[in-house]
Amino acid sequence: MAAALLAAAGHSAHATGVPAVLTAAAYTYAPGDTDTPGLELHVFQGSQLVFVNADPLGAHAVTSEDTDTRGYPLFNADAINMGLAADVSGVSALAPGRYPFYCYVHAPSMTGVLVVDPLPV
Ligand SMILES: [Cu+2]
Repeated sequence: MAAALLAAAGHSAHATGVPAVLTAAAYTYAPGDTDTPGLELHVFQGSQLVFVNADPLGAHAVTSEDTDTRGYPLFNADAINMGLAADVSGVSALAPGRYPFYCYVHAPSMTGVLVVDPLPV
């Protein structure tokens, strides 16, 4: 049942209720980097996103370009070193849509897009 829903929606890397994983390596996000448009980063609405830094070349972060009414990013994970993982706080509260993000250590050269999909019905 769940597998059929996921296949129908074109999601292979995650399921509802299971955190999606965003990795950084060689100054590139995987998936979802702006330089690799065929590899989109998707989460279902309400799901969490875990950020893993697998890059020996440096610390990386994940911060949304869009901000809330108080000027804070809609989602954020502060810079972490290789081998560490962090929850990207705020992702589970996002409405469906496309959300550009960047690494504040390496912007503007390190950017990506998070796609939040509506829950399958
Ligand atoms: Cu970075």
